[in-house]
Amino acid sequence: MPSLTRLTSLGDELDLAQSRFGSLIPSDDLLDDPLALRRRLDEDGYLYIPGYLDTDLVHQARNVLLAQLDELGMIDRAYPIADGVAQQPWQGQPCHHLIEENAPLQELLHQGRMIEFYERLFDFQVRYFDFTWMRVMGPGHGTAPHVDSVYMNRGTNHLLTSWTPLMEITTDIGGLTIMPGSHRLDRLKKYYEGDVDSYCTNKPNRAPLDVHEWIGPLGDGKLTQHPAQLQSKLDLPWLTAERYRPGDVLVFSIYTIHGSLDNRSNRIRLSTDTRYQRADEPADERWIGDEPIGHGRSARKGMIC
Ligand SMILES: O=C(O)CCC(=O)C(=O)O
Repeated sequence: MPSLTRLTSLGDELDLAQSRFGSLIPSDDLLDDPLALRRRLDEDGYLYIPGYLDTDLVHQARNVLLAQLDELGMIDRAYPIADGVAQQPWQGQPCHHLIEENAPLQELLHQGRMIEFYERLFDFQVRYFDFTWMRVMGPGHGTAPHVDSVYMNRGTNHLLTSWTPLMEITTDIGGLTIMPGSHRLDRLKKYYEGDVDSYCTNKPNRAPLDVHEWIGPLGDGKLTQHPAQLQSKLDLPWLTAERYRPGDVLVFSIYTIHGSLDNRSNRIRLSTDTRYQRADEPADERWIGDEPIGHGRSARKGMIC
């Protein structure tokens, strides 16, 4: 990405050298070849499919969401609501439940092209997690590097995530970043197998997620607060898209390290992340059902460490 001179994640300036930073490789050319898609997913840990989803549906879903956010007082009315400019001072609030009143978003994520994609990839009937992570990211820091497994590995480990932009997301608004090949790092095996809701019954003072020493135990599932250090420590690049567009979808495994860029604009970044798996494999009980329990007290699980 030769036009970029400075990018940050969690305030950390990323190393943009060619070996440490780059563009996601699109896989839209492989859509009719599930075997090739599976091979690429195994190899890189992600599949970037630009323009795959129904863009009309994305626009409808975004319009409903913007109206909801306006009602919650999160949008600055000095600008057109369609621009989604953040009310200042920005006060983020949990928005995951908003999908319940957003029919186009439900259709986008739970029917049609999204499900067809996974049915072809798994060559089997698909189930999705009932919980949808709605990202309503105002100006400020992006998401710290992590893998999804530490939050949702009580079912199959063949679980996949769709990260779905609901608007055009340029690097100043803060799109998702992926570390290709990170899902195969043996040195992080202990971290990958962690569970943020577990605790040691025999060692009450030990952090539930006792990650590998050189990164240090954080306990909240985040791998580090320094995304730039991770580039050199793991000797892997961060990849992103210079411009995510409505209709794009980015799929990745539960062991693929990802995070996001800071939002340095005045607008709210809108995207979702949702999870899909083969319908016949076990599903993590925290994220399914009419009222998923999520993290917290009722999800705690004791173990001998
Ligand atoms: O959108 C973001 O900032 C983070 C998304 C994420 O962590 C995920 O898709 O698992």
